[in-house]
Amino acid sequence: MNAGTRIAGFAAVLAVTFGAAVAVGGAVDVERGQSKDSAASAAQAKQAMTGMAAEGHGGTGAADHMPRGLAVADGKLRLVADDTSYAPGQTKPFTFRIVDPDGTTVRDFDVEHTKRLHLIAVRRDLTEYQHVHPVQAADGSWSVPLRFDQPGIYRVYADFQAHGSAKSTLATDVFVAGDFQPQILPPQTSSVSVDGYDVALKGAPRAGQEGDLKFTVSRGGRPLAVQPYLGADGHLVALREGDLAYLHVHPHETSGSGGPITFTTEYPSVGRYRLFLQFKHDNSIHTAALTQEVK
Ligand SMILES: [Cu+2]
Repeated sequence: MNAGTRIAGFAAVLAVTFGAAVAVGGAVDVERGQSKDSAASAAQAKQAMTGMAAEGHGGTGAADHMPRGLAVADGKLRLVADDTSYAPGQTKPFTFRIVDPDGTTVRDFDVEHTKRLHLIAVRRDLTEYQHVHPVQAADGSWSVPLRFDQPGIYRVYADFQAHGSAKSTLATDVFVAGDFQPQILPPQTSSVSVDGYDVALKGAPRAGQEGDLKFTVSRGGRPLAVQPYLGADGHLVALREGDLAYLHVHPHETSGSGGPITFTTEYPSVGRYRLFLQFKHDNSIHTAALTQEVK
């Protein structure tokens, strides 16, 4: 199978997935429109939508617990990217806007983790993680140079809070032409080595329950005090295997003491998740990735 056929096949899968999401969304609207058995209908609808791109749908607040990053629009806001095709190794600006339902560019964003917008890119096999901070132009558009070294389809997430709105993570796919060699997701582990550091994870929150993830960074067997990064000890993104749902993870305040880098999260479902921890030491940012299986 050549790359073109593969991408066409993948696009067909995406189209089917999107169609299913629209179908469920439509059913939910119909059910919410009915007055009788509304509680039962809502419960059924919520069950039907579990794990689907439903955040912000209907603006009921229950949507706040739905996974993010599955959709390019959340009912209020939409991510519009200029150009989503790259050649491997090519560096060019990734330019996009966040627009409201009228198509007007949203300009006013709140600061979160010291930045007004965070952009995360990862290939769909959960490799090739990147985390950058686009710059906003006077017209409200955002831009950042991106380079994808390996062919494949990437998920690119914009994580932000438009002023006066709820937090959003909207995402689009980016296509990098070439011979895609997918990687198998590594098995669950509680420690990983990166750039000469050993990173150990403690904590295994169960699905649907809030819990802590504690990372210890050491070198040569000795735990290290990391430098602050984005206003905390580190930055953590957790992505679900299969659909790349994006988990919001709250960092604890900077300890500065060499204690564990701690985050609180709640996994939305059982399954495997890829955790991408970024920490700063010796004035460099390091990214440790490991798989956690959630029961
Ligand atoms: Cu960021």
